[in-house]
Amino acid sequence: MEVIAYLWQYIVQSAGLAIAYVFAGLFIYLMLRRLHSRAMTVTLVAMFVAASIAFYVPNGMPHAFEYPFFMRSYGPASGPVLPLKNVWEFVQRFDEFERPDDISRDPRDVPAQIVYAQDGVIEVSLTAKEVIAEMAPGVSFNYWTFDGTVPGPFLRAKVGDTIRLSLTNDATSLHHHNIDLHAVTGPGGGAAATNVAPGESKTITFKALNPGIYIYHCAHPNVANHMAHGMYGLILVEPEGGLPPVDHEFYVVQGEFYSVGSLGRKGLQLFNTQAMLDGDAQYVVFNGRTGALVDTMNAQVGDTVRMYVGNGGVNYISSFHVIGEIFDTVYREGDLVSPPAMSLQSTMIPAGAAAVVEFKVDYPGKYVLVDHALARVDRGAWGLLNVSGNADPGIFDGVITPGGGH
Ligand SMILES: [Cu+2]
Repeated sequence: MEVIAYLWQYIVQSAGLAIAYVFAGLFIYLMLRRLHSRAMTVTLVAMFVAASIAFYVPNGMPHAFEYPFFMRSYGPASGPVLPLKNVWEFVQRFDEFERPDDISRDPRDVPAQIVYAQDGVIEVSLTAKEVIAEMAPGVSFNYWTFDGTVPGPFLRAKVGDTIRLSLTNDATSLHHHNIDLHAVTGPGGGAAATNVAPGESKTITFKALNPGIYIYHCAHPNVANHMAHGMYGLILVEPEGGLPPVDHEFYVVQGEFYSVGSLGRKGLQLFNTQAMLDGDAQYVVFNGRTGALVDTMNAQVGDTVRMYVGNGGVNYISSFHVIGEIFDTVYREGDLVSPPAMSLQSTMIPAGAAAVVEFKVDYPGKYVLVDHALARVDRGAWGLLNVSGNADPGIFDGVITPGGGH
């Protein structure tokens, strides 16, 4: 059963602990039968209790019914723990959660132009939704999302535009959510006015004062916890006059996922708070899951390509690179005001930030998007840009063997 798989790690741990205690107890009993003295009894029992306390006290005693039990943290708001009642509710309402076939957002899902409502304002409605979906074949996660995908929808505006944004928290959610858009000038980037309980909606209006490509994310405490469940996306605020036209625009967001089960462990994965605090992600992926960007990004030789690349974090800086290509222009850290950097191999994308990279594709083949901290590629941080068309031997000539790498 799926719930058992979810709790398996804890069942095994508890069983292990129970076995250890039974055998320790048995050992004491046998010793006492042999030694048969009150002093010995007291000594052995004291040792047993002391060993138990010595094991737990350095972690602090549990201060509430929460998961994990012994977590201490020092942020301004509540730590990355969940009330045990939420864990209980999760198990109880397990069958209510939507189970989308594909958690990833299509990288082509970039609105071609800005859409205004009748009053000239940009209307955006987002729904915070908690779902269960696959990170890899047979490996599922409890994702928290905007609109049921990771990343959430790509939002598009121009500098000076007014945006009316409604955030609804789906009635099936277990947690409160909100939205902090880095494009917003105002309290909490909007988060302070959009805290929504399950079933609730709130609306804010803001003016896009600065051009750029910005991350938006849930900022409900614990923020890192909400983001590490998949609650982020990008909002583009185009500069005056817009960005130059290109043949293809793609939407890619890197993110880390922390599971109790090790990389590739099958079944529903419990969130690993300690791993998140340690910055030890099991999965690092583009667009929410492993293998999300394999066959959706296509171009022809001669096309110009623009990628909006974000990094949801919550711990790593992305060393974004496309193998076999050179970025003609890079809007570093999403700066659409300064002249872009030119002719770069890679660009750094801080956690909770974004960049825009552009290049013309000159030669057919499969171009691999990676975080060039390459161990992350094996955790899922890669995608493909498939370029078809005629090969110009003046640009590249050689016999391409399958499996030939970087
Ligand atoms: Cu949230």
